[in-house]
Amino acid sequence: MAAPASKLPKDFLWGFATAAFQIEGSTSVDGRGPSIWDSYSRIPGKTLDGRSGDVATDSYRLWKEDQALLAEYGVKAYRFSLSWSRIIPLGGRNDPVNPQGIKFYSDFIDGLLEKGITPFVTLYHWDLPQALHDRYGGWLNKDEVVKDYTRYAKVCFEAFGDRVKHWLTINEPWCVSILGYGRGVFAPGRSSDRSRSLEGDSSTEPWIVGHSIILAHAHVVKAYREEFKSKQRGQIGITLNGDWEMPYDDSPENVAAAQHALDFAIGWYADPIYLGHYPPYMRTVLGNRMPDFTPAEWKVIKGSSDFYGMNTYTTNLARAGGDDEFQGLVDYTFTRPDGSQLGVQAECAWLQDYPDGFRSLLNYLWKRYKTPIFVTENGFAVKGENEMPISKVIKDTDRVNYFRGTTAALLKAINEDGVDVRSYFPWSFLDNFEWADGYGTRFGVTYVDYATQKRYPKESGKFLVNVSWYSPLYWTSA
Ligand code: GBH
Repeated sequence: MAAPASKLPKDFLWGFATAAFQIEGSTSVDGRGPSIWDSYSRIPGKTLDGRSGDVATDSYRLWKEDQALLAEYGVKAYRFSLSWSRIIPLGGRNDPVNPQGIKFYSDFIDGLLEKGITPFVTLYHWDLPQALHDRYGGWLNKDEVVKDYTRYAKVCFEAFGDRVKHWLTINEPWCVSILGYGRGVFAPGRSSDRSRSLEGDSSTEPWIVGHSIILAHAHVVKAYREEFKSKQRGQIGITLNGDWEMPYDDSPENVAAAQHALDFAIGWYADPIYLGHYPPYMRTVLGNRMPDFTPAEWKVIKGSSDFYGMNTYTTNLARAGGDDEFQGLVDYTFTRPDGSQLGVQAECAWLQDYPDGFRSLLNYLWKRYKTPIFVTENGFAVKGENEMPISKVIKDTDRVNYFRGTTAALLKAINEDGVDVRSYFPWSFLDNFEWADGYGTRFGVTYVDYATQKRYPKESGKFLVNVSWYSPLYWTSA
């Protein structure tokens, strides 16, 4: 088979991704304050295996070993997140900064740079300081949280911005709002479902939280551009989850349904930030439950991202109908009309391997938002991996195939479709704390034996390294 053109932009960044709460552990050392995930994950029944993030992959203590492994893999960049409550234990704008938290991340960044690895830093990956939730309701309180988050971000720019040139404000706001305040399956676990939560209103809170997040993001970008950018010369943007939505069949109602699903999953955040308005369909469905912005707020929001941060895992077949507002009143399935499956099933019910969808999504985002794309997450959890012996786990064929598919799709999107893609960060560097799924679902390209904290590179890790993004040799076999 002919080798697809393997050209990538000269400064294309590739590497692996993680998030603070999923790997660090050491939740009560060196002055760190608790986050909403500390308390939530300790409540019996909230994680599948009953385990919390207290140890995770122990990466707060093992960070030098982790960096040595990243260097061995030969990554060009590493995406990780900062724990807000390590840096400001109580979180608020008048609360003290923790010098030990600053020192930890400062040393960590220096360590990466010494190895020639570019730090790609997320400011917020779901671990809100518990004190802010207790004090005023966290993300539910727009006026307070926007100010506190902006101050936290400024502390980070001041401390690390001389060395960090790639910033992500918020990871996957859809998940924060819908899973945390709608379905109630992520911290802080609020929901109308009283079997899950004593408090919460799933019909209003997710939309309020989303509103706060968009503003918080926009104000942080404004602060960066006004106070730091001219000196630090970095880029800053938001990163959104969103999977490709393919019409179940070509009936007009299912074609419309696919767009409606995209409006709720992606447009909710991307349309305001890149286009300056909400998707009209959201207003139709939600009416006045959808808080609007003032003209002054819109001015801060529109254009508030230097790039599109894209986290994507799968493709859904979208079918009109159903009563799930969080999906835009669209039904998702992986079963095609002829009864066949879209792709290989992962450990998680929501994930099947379908690389064409990855290419379609890149094209859709590029056409609609016309802004460079940084792929900041993409990955696969092999079914049953947690039950396999290590010798078998590390031969993770389904994950290798997944990455073979998405990397080939990525190259085609760049070289054949002309999409401006600037990075690729497979999720994840390590098996880690998979939120409500606990440790039984493994997304790592590196196996972690939680009994010993020993790391074992899987075939997929080696595969991605050997792709190496520079070797045209590899692509001849793709
Ligand atoms: C990412 O989210 C996260 O950024 C990362 O921390 C995580 O470890 C990784 O992916 C793997 O899960 O409506 O309840 O059926 C993934 C995006 C979007 C995937 C919502 C699950 C369906 C949830 N997620 N999706 S539900």
